[in-house]
Amino acid sequence: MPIRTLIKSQPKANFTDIRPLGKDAKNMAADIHRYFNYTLGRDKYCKSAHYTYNALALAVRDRLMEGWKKTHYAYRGESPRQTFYLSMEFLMGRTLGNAMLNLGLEEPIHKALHKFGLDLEELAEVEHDAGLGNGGLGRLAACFIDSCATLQLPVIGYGLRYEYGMFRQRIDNGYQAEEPDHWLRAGNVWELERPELTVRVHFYGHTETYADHAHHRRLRWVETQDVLVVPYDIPVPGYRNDTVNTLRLWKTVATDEFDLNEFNAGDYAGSVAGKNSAENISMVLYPNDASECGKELRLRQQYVLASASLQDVVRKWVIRHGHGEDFTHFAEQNCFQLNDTHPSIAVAELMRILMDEHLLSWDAAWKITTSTMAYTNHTLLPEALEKWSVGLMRYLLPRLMEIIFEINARFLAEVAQNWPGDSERLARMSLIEEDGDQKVRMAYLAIVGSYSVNGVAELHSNLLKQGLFKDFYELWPDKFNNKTNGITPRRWLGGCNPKLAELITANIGDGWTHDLTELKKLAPLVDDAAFRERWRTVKRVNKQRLLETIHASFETVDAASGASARSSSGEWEDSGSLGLHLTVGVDAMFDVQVKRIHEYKRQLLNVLHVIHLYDRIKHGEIANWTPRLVLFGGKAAPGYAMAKKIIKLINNVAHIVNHDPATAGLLSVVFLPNYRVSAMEVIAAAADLSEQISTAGKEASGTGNMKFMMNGALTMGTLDGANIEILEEVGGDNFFLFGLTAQQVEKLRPHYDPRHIIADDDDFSRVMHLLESSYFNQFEPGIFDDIINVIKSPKDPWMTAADFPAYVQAQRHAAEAFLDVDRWTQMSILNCAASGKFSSDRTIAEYNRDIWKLTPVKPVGDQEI
Ligand code: 26Q
Repeated sequence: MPIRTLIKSQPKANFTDIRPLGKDAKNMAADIHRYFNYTLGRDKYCKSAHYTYNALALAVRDRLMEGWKKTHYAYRGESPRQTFYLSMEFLMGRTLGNAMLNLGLEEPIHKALHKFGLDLEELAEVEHDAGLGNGGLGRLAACFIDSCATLQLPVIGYGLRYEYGMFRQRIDNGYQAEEPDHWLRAGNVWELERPELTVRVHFYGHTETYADHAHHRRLRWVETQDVLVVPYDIPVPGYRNDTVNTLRLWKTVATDEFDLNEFNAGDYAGSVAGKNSAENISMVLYPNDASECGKELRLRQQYVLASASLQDVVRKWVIRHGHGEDFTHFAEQNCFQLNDTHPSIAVAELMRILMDEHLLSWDAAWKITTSTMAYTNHTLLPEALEKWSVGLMRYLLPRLMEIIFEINARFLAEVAQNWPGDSERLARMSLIEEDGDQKVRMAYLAIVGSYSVNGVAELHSNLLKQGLFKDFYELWPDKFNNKTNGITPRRWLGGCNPKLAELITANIGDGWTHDLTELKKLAPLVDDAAFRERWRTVKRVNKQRLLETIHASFETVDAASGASARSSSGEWEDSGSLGLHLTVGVDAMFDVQVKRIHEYKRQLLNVLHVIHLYDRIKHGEIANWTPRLVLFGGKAAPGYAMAKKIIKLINNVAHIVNHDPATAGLLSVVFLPNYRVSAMEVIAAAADLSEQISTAGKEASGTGNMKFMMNGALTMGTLDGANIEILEEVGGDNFFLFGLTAQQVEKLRPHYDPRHIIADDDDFSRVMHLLESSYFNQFEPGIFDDIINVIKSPKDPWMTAADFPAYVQAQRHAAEAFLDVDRWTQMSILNCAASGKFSSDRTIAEYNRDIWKLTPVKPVGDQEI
């Protein structure tokens, strides 16, 4: 029970002597000590870093609470217009380091821990990544809420509290193996359960009509099976500004309602077991990042997110505005940003809540819905657009399906009015796909129900207007806009690269922490030899750290499962340590491609280049050689066979290359297992060359490209997604550009003839010969046949062969450039200097200016309980 409700009269105590918690080393040390000894009950004989981490995390969490409360008071008091960011994924990574950075606690904590003989880096490693996302889209949501808090915007993130996050990836005989990620097992100090805010979500049942008190015919959804949904709140601190926003994640639990028939029939266990299905809804994150899966459980997850979040917002509204059901100003005060179509059932759910529960008319409800919803699209792949079978939806969410049919009928009438007699257009634009099994096109539902539709980079937004959503653009040109993605410079510069941040501040001041475009002040320093030397030193230290991380990750794998992995493969038995055998060091070019494994991202093109480098070494073409470490990392969707085969190819090539004495000191290849946010923090700071080599027109934006640039890597990239804007900012002299444009790709497609391209190119023919002669799979005949066939197929959608010759050429230029150490350093500095645009603070300021229109709110309040 809240203390307030226990206090029957005005408190007599004088609370003015309650002071904010001290943030100095002495106070921090005292609190860490107190938590360790008293709250956690450990002593000096406790060797587990887990408890020390928790003591430290609790001490830091306390320092978040004051700002959290003050921010909450400000939102209650001022009732500002608010945005709710609805996302099935928030890929938060670790929280401790970021909280310390944003609160400015790093120095005092370093000192405090020093007193205890503890090392902060080691403690921070104890924290399990919150891997509640697949990749780009989930990490974008995390960067966005960081920027919202930093800009003091009243934005609440709504997501799901998956018990199991993104699977852990093991590499077993070169193949990906998945293990469950039970990230909450050791507890999570960063969340606060809020059982008092539990809401109820309906499923199944059917609808019926009834007459309300005014004798109006109304609909209700009855005989439903319900689940309870409990929110867990996570604090989201802004950068040194006292604002602490909230990320609210929903967990599903069963209701207390047993199946009474079963219960009375004596099947007690059976009736309790029936509750399991409810508890399962938020159990696990779906690990496919680009394909529809059509699974009922996934639809239930999406509906839980949409329904629980909307109910939460509407409940607050009703409490504030009384039960007069006055929703006149609702749309002026509330905005929902849909992170892709995943939460887009919210369009129909808001209609249901307003009409069925608050008795608004269709027209009134539709006006509110279409002036509160805004939709962000993240894909250009038509096959990745979400569609749900009408049959499934009618069964699981009958009321919602009715509403979608009604939205569609009214929408198609509007289209027919604009284009009389154009029945093809009607079929194209219908929310219901009719060929074969009827399906709901979720992207169209999102577009029709929203006042804003945006893409995530200039090219992507333009291609949406010309292709995927052309018909809708013709109908509503003003809805469409672009918001080029960004990343938070707190985590992706200050946090992951403190040495570079320090060097930058020492030279241009700390203005960049509030306005990242100030990094451009670094540009003149390219002529300062001493500065260049310091820049190189930082990169070298970061590269050393990455090498250590790589070694550590292979040692863990070895210890955990190395024996079985080795014995399962005769081929790899000689490798000693699972194939990790690096012969190049910090002086080599660190050439990195880390991202989800997908054919359109073309890790395959990169491996083909590695094979080409190996082939050159084998032919003795090593004059003026640039030593390289080629690093790969990323997860494949468990059901994506081709992506998994590409991982196997990378590992087999790595094994052969690394163990061939001919490559010693010249070329090493690593596939780093279990790529995740915390791994990227080490990798981004250490990379020299960033591989952004997707088939033009396929990568909506990319955000890894921005992380590398901000940390001084050069991009090897195609004209795709945000690469184009990176190139625009940094200039062609500081970027390795290659490959067809999106337009050229589509123009070439009908005549694409990879066999000719291979035959006409000596390097390419040699690479294909190695592959086809089973050079990398001597004891595993045929395993790469499907890969070889795709490369040679005129129907290869990703047209890998088309860009190979240009890629090799661009890689040669990069290798030559790397040998000119000073010139390379200058380019590295210029990349960082030009990365200001890619701060998510800029992106969020644009969302706010064009879509949300929120006013920043300063935290207020006192120290009362
Ligand atoms: C859909 C249905 C069922 C199960 C899973 C999904 C699903 C889940 C995740 C579909 C897609 C995703 C993730 C997509 C994603 O990460 N897209 C990336 O978004 C980034 C942020 O805008 C862009 O930078 C990338 O270009 C884009 O690929």
